[in-house]
Amino acid sequence: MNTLIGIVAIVLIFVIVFQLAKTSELMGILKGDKEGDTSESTNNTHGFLMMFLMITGLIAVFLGWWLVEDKLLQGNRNFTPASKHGDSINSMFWITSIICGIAFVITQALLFWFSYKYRARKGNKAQHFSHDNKLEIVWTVIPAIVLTILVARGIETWYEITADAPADARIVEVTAQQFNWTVRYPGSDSLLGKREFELISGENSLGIDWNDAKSHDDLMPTEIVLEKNKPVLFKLGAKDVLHSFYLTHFMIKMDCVPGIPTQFWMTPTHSTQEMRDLRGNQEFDYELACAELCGRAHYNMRFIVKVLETEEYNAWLAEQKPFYDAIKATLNPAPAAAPVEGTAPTEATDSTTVTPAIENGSVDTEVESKKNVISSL
Ligand SMILES: [Cu+2]
Repeated sequence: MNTLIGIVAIVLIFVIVFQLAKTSELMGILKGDKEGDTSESTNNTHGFLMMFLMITGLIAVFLGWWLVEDKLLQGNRNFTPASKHGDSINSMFWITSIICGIAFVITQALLFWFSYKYRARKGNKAQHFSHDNKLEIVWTVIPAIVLTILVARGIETWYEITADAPADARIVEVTAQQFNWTVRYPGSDSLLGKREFELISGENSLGIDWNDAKSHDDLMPTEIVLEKNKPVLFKLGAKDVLHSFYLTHFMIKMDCVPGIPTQFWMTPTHSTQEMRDLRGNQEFDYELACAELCGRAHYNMRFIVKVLETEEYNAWLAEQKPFYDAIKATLNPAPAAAPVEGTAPTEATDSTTVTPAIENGSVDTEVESKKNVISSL
């Protein structure tokens, strides 16, 4: 109901403004102006309205930002990014915003001031000149220099955040699907076990090849836990549609694309507890959000991320049990406990080289039926 009243009020305001303009035009005609001419008083009114619009508009822009600043991450002067990359991006954001903000105020002020100062008045004659080399040089060279600085800074930051991860970076694999994230950490061998989409089933949502011994010590926690000041390489993927891995407080975002692995690395610089103290909120948690509208329950893809000090992280890691231990009893027959030198299964390069993980059972049947479908195409 309130929306309807609001719409009606806006329409009525437009009608009133239109009628006022029409009345003023008719009064001008009665005073002897030719139809189509604009009277000087109308020009004066428009000139002053231009100035009024400029002042209220600029105040509204800055007041609007100031009023919501506390609710913003980017654009909040008190925001402390939680990663090294975040620091670079945040400083680039502020430099770009300040330079563009200054240019915005100058150009808008000139635009509205000229409309006011050079409004049509009796005796005022417009001066016409076709060309001015000095002006051309000034308004071409200055923006070119400023934009070159901004682009160079942007490219530098882009190369910094997309560079190869340090050799000692921890690996965290995150797979998106409607509507959750599945996380996998390598075990003590620092290697993730092989995956094959044909092995995906109700019990094996990632399609992990349990025949590959590298998968036997992999961890699958229900949260992302990171070590402070330790680089981490996220290996990303998606099982169904496009998702976007967005670590808001670390200022990192990367799409998760079905069939195309993506990755990025970063170094967390503030533990969860440090950020809680910094923000004065002991309930605070870092979170992972999906930044791609991926379906109706897209909002459910909120996931807790914890950053711990080294000792706390090591203690957490020691508590984690390999996922394989929990499910190996359900595999029939159990895959080999350890690879034998020279006879380990080779890496699958395409679906035809896959060695089914399970010789008998439902997964095997499912794999075979998928292969039959593929070969019949
Ligand atoms: Cu999503």
